Amino acid sequence: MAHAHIDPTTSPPKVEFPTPYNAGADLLERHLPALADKIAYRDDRVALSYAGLRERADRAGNALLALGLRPEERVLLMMLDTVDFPAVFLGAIKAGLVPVPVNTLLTPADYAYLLTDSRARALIVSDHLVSLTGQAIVAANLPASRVLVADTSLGGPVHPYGLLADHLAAASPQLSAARTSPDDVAFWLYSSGSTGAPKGALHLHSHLVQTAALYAQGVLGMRPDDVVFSAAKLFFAYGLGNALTFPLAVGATAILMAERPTPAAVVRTLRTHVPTIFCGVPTLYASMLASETAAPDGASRNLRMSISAGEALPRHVGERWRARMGTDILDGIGSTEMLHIFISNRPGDVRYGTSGRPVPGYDLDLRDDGGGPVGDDEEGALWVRGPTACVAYWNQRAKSLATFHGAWTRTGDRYTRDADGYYTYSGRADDMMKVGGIWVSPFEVESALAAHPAVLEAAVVAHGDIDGLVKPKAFVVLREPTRAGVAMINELQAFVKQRLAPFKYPRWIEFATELPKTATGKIQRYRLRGI
Ligand code: 3UK
Repeated sequence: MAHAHIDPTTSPPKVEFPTPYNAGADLLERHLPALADKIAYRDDRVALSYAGLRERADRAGNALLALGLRPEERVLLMMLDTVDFPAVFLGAIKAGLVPVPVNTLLTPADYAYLLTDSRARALIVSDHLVSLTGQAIVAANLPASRVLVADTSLGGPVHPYGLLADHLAAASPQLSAARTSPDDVAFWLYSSGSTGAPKGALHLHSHLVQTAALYAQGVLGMRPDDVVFSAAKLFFAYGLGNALTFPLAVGATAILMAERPTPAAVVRTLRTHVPTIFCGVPTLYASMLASETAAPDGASRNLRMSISAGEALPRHVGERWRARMGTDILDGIGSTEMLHIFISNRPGDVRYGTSGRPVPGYDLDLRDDGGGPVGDDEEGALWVRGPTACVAYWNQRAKSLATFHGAWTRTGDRYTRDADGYYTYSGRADDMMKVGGIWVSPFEVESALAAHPAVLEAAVVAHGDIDGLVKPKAFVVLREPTRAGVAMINELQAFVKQRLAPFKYPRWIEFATELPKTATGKIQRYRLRGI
């Protein structure tokens, strides 16, 4: 099947898609046979060549079809970062199926929602995460035969499901690509909102290579000799671009790390694989700079750029990283809805404290409350238009209408633009906060706290830590105020960690006798910010 044609000499790089067009086939085959023996992926255990990746993905696509899945049906991926992720993701797309990668840090109740909402007809799950899926598989009425367990060599619990490795071995190594069009839905990514359940963002076959052309080639100048390591995981749109779309689009090599991205694990991976491009979130950069064990020791020998997204990068983090590692950090803002970064700093043109300038190929608009334009240095609501915007949220008409207005997408962010055209983040239009680059809704944390018998009510707001990065802070009214104290703080934090994904727990808890409310009884969170 024909590949997309990218002309990197124009600005923005021009991308032409043939019809039929299949993004899985394109990313797997655009460098074959030229780069057949080149390493596409190194994970903690194996190295996989471009030819090897194509075969493994074809086997994965055939294995999914052999389970009885039909084109356009969804497959939920609950997978750690190993070579099986790109194999299953691209194999599914090549087969005409729709993979739905999800965050691996969630709770059984979250997975039950995601499996049910997506109506996925199969689940591929890393063995470490199998114990979280029981409730979801029952809730979604998924037959056990439609669950395959990946990464079994990582040594997880006993389970009744088939092994992905066995199904790959039994499947044919040749898959002919489904005759999809550039406008067919290729994959979904879930995004959390301030109210209600996560929303599945529908992305098309054309979107993957578009992000590679506009951002990876157009802004970063990613090349075949790059070695890319993204500490941000593949389930996140940011990591998916960094470690899957971009390296495969340009013929580079990507490093995958399955474990949690602690400073020690990330530095170890940097030292072992000496990448040329490193991608992280601000919280990781800050904790690496704070960590004694994270001294570079040659880790940055080949590094030519570092990338940050997910939340605003504090200026001092970029400056200290540069002093220690020898490269700037290029901050850029992207979103699940737009798939990847659409405003960015660029090599040789970094203004710390800003998100940079628009990525060519995207149009930006800052609007005042009446929808009109704002002047230089005036705050407005950020809207974006570009060829990678998701087409809708699955099954959420009202939220789709609120976000997607023709070709324009409302980001929910507030920004200013200076006279030189640089954009500076100034906050959210809603109460959502980014914690380590991942959304946390204050409502969710408040509900978890309110479920504790000692709690009368709670309000949760974003609060800056010593690096200026936000984490949840709770104001709690106890039924018996005399129980306030360190023991109660510890108990409430442990309680929230048990009920929600642990990264959502309130890092600070303050006890109050009452919460500020409107006349109608709504908590006024803004009055608690900055306290
Ligand atoms: C916030 C930022 C300030 C902003 C993402 C790169 O983060 C990504 O996607 P999400 O859907 O969240 C999107 C929201 O996160 N944000 C992201 N980057 C920045 N705020 N400065 C930044 N540099 O509120 C945005 O609306 O989780 C990032 C690539 C792909 C992505 N999906």
